[in-house]
Amino acid sequence: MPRKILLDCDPGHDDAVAMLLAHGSPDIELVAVTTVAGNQTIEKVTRNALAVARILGITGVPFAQGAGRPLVRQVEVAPDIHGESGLDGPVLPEPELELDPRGAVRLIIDTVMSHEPGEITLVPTGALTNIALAARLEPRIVERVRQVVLMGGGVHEGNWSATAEFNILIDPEAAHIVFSEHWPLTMVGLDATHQALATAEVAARIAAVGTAPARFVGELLDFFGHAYKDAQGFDFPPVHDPCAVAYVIDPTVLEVRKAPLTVELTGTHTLGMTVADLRAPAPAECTTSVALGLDAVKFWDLVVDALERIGDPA
Ligand SMILES: [Ca+2]
Repeated sequence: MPRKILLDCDPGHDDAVAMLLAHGSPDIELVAVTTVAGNQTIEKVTRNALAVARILGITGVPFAQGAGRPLVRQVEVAPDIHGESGLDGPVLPEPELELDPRGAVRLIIDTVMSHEPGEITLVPTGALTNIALAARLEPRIVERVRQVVLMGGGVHEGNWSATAEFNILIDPEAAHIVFSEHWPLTMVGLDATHQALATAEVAARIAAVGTAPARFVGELLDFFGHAYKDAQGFDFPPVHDPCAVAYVIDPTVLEVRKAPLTVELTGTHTLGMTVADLRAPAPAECTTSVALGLDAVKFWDLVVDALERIGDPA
């Protein structure tokens, strides 16, 4: 049986690849997509999500718009990495799908509560604002969710500050709520995702698929690569978000360790840092795990396989 996931995202180049992996993998059933402000404003990332759905041929899946700003702080977007549109590079088609009028937070709650306990996996690949709001509004989702597999944070690395990763840093209070709930949670952070590099060899494999979605991904990665080179000095761009989806498909893609996790909310130089206690085996009651490494070969095999299965949507 394919794993049912709800993708909460802010497309975003790597979010688009996460969407394609979730849609194309035979081991995943994408049951809903929700958006959150982050890489760009909520209007832009929502429009991008709908445009990506059209390119990939995603139909029959509800899409809903979520929080336009973090719980406490002002919106902080990332045009240096994702451009003015949030998805610069390819020409985007006009969206075809209508947004679900319930909005993201209600859609998250309804999706979890209308499925059996342990059926829905939440995969957040943006700020955790919507997930935190949903957990507060309907606390019963916490015991019903199979697990939360989120892209964010890092143990030994930061990217938006010396110690913090973007998704966590832009809404650390929301991250604190999500990390503190007693659901099984796996943090797929920079220690793993900085190994998911779209190298020249990866780009060639994607180009060889030869479909319209493959050309779209190629154009995305081309822009993303230049942005990462200019902004952060990477030779090849790290494609963070699909690493979380890949872990749901095949847990052996990541090297994961159980560890207590907390989010720094008061540090002068460490706001938004994710603190993993790796000193000893985690206590029995610990429900959080952290990814410390990635099998990049396995990871890109999954992405290319998904792209091949999607083919050329009509
Ligand atoms: Ca993202």
